[in-house]
Amino acid sequence: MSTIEVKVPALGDFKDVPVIDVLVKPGDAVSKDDALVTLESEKATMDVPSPAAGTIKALRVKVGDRVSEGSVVVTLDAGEAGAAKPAAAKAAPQAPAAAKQAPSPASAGKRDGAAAATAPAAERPPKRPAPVAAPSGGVRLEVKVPAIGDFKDVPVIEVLVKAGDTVEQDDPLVTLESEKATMDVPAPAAGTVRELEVKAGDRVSEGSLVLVLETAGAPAPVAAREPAREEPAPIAPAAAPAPRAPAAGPPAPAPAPAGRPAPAVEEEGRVAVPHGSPSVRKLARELGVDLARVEPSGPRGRILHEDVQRYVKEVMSAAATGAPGIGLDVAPWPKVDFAKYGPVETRPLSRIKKISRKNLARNWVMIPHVTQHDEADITELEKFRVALNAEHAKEGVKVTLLAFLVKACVAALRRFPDFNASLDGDALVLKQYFHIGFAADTPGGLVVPVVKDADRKGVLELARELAELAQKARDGKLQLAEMQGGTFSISSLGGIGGTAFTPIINAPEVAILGVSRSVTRPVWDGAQFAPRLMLPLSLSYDHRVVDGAAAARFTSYLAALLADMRRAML
Ligand code: CAO
Repeated sequence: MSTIEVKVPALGDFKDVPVIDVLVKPGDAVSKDDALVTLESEKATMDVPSPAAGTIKALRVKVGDRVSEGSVVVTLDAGEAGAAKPAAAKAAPQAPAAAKQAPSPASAGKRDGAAAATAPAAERPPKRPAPVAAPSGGVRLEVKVPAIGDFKDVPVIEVLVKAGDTVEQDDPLVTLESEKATMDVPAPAAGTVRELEVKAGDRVSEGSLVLVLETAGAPAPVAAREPAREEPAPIAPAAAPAPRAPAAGPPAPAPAPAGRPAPAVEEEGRVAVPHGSPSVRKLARELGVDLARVEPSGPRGRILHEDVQRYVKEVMSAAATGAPGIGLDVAPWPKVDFAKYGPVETRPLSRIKKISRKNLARNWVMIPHVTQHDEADITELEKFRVALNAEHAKEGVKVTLLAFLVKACVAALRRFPDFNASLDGDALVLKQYFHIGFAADTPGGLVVPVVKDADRKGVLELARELAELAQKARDGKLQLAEMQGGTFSISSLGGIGGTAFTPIINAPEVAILGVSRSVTRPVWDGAQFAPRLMLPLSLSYDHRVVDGAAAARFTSYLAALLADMRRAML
């Protein structure tokens, strides 16, 4: 057994390439050619492969480190005596494809453009496509595969544009994938795609014609295009405006990408593609995972190995708990270049929205929702509430309708325990405590604080606690524990307006009460029309747990309680 220092092989002129994924840990057994770490340059991702079979002794880099040719990434105890030497000797020839091509496709488009200022200084100048006058008056650019090192016959795995598409400078046009690297050929200038010269499955080499682009004029000189860009060089193509096609199809014997399914065409003829290193794509192919369904956690939307593993775990655990599969056979999300139709502004989602969107989407697709609408006559309750507030004005407590709603819901939940439950596989877990969540509208987005043990609290105490929690929510000061443990939720939009809506159930709860604005209207009392204050109720329930008849009984009972809160004491 001998110890090998596994080094970054020849990366062309590239220096300081970031490590975006470390795929092994000390003690791991690896085979020859297993990917050890993933590096990512401007337009290419590459794995550093193991030069021999063995056991990882130590990691010498971590995610975020920058490496260059010769940097040691891991030390490896080679498994078989004698294996190390030839394997190590082979390490350089095994250099990832992208490493060798690094100076070219990775930055071919950038060199002419603003990013040239931040691209590695030692890069060779690009071969700029020769402009030719187009009949329409524009300039025809023949976009060719830039220098890709010694590599020849690299398969085109994705064609990201079609004739007639408009592209921005640096938009990825086609993706090439060698054994160990994926690389994009970027647009050298903004323009319109006129003729596509390759299709998925074709093999290309340096100088192969990819497409003909018609630009409005000759590519502008660097300074004219973006004179003062200061941010660090983008290292991943994920931020590229052109959406890309799913690359991970079913297992395909490499190299035979021609056999892969064509990417699904979306609205506008555009396609969406997840970004992942070749080893991530290989893992996804082996596991049959559609990368388009995997939520990326890597830099700039890059899918990492752990993302694929997490996705598989989620699918497996959903299957184990009897929950419906989350691998819905849905079309990819439509990608539209909105700016084509008018001015736009892009605003990042708030932190709360980033978290809640996933939960809301899961709850909406995984729970068969039905919403039961009803109304409660709260004429007397409102009189009582106003009187109560007058009595307690000095104490600084404002009793809102919400406190009564919590009280009434607890009484209804006692009467209909299935609504205070959670589904667990084939069983229903009935909770004997009453923790009521309420949706609170905050500047950062929707949060759901929970009033614990609401059954043990009076209306005044509930009112005080609701106000405190709502204030904390608006100030962004809620603790996690204050949003956990809910058994049933209320979403009250009554202070804002509306007549009815469909609240989304807050899983793993099985029901949520939506409340809209109360209105005074004439109600027939059997002898005459009388003005009554009517409160709209919208109860969404999980139809796997609750039948429609039970939901109707629940809301009728709730309405009766709100009409006469004395019943809540019974
Ligand atoms: N009908 C008519 N008026 C109502 C009402 C109803 N159903 N509910 C409340 N009101 C009135 C209140 O009486 C109060 O009036 P006054 O100022 O004259 O006293 C006013 O509307 C404002 O009430 P409020 O919002 O301060 O208090 P609340 O207890 O009703 O609600 C809270 C508290 C936190 C629920 C609320 O502020 C809020 O954030 N609501 C939005 C919830 C939400 O976003 N739900 C959607 C989730 S799904 O996307």
